[in-house]
Amino acid sequence: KIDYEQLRKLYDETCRTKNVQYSYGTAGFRTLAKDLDTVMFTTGILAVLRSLKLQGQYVGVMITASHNPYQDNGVKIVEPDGSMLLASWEPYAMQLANAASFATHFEEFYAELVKLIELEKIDLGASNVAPHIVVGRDSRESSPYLLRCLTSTMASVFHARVLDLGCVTTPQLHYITDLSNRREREGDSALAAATEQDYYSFFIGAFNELFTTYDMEKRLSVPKLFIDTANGIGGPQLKKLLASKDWVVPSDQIEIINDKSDVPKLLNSECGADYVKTNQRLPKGLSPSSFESLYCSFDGDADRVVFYYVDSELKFHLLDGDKISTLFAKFLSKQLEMANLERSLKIGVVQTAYANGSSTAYIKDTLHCPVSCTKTGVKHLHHEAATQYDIGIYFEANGHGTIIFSEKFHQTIESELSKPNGHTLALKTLSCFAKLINQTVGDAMSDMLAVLATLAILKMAPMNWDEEYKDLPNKLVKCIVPDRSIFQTTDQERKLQNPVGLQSKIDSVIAKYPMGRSFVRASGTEDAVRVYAECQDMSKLDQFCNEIVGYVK
Ligand code: NG1
Ligand code: ZN
Repeated sequence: KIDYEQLRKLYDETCRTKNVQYSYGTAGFRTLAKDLDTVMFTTGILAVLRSLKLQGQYVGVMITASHNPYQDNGVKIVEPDGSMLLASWEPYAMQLANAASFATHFEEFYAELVKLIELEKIDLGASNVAPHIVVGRDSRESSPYLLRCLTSTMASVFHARVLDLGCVTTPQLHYITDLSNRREREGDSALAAATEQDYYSFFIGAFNELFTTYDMEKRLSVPKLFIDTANGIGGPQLKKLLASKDWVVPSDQIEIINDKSDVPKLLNSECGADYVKTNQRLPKGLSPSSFESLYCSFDGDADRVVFYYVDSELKFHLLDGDKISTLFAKFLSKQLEMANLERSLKIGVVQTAYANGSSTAYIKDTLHCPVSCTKTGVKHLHHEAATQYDIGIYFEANGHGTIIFSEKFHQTIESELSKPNGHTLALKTLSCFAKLINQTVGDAMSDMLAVLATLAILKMAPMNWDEEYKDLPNKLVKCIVPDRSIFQTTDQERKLQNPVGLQSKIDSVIAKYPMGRSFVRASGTEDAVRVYAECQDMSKLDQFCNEIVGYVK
């Protein structure tokens, strides 16, 4: 049923990279762009199989390497509902890629493909099911070529319908994949395939609705917002969003910087969310001109955002993912209380061990809100937020995150709103706010709009936001070790199980430092071990961290 000759021809033409070991990590496949042709070819085929397995629903594929340097690229598959590829399919992605990479003949790769098709009982001959694929890419120079490698077999071998979105942000790809399937399900065939424009209309609509519900004279809570788009795809997309004719905020309140997405080498270079968070300083292109302004930085594919400001002494202050979580938790708990729903709907925050200890204490002790801790990796946070809470707020400290609203949340709000005197401001706010948040994945644009709306409603300046709690001094270091796989963890990565005896040594160091906390884990994206440490006394932090590093090396 597969056109064998055609597949072989395309395989020979496309899979030039050989003997590279590919692995599908939490961020999909990611490596130097020049080594990606083979894995693009096999990932395209896997996406088609995933769609066939799911009765031809739209499956998304995004070509991006996020905050990594311009020479890199990567690819990941998105499920029909906009979530990450089902974990049990990640090994298939690797098996197929490595089969093509290490095969000496096409037949070896083909045998692996047939094995997979049989294992998953995929019916390639079902004439009424055509696979549907949505593809998108960020602004990298290598992406158009890699897209051709990815899609080469889709139509000609598998008769797939391919919706090419061109250059989009990662969260746009997730959103549009989900929306396209929802429309198909609702039989809205005239509208079926969703577009980028649907994304802009939806989120601008939600923002305007929320903003105009309050009498805010169409002004933000700060005189000016500067947005650093890391010279990535966030720049052009954000301009399209803000060009929307109904956008209520005056254009003189917003300035976009580092928006040269057409100059490849500038991508993520001395700018963007990762640079600002790691170096705790302003990105290139910004000087601390006005201490009343608010600043934010996206990463290269606009799925992360961090905020910051400079005080009157020109000191830099970071408002990271933890600060975003706590701001939303404060705001939404208050709204639930005002709507008298705090007993029927459960709100909670999900963090990883990298969240600052002060943020965790603030959420528990000041906001009286439940907190869960999961392993590093968005899929773990997302799962906990979606299954444990009606309003599940999750952000990694690095700025990737979103809020998941449960089905019960929507039903409750809808039923309360339909009551005779149900139109309270708090209910309306909760209903609008839930629309403003991208439900599929962390989204710099949607999160930014939600932060701006929250600050405006609460009439908070950046400094007030920051003052809610004070971060404990902290440090994150990377250790290169001979074999990182020996570092095995338990308790959501907060404790080491192996090497035997190391954790008790770490514990004895921790005990010496007031408010001390430290943990060691192997990175999932780099060949290194990460050591995190925080304690009360800034002047003791280096010593604390070095003692731990001493035991790790
Ligand atoms: P690793 O390399 O496993 O620590 C890093 C980030 C995660 C997440 C993933 C991308 C830190 C400490 N870790 O993971 O938060 O963004 O990359 O999937 O920032
Ligand atoms: Zn990213």
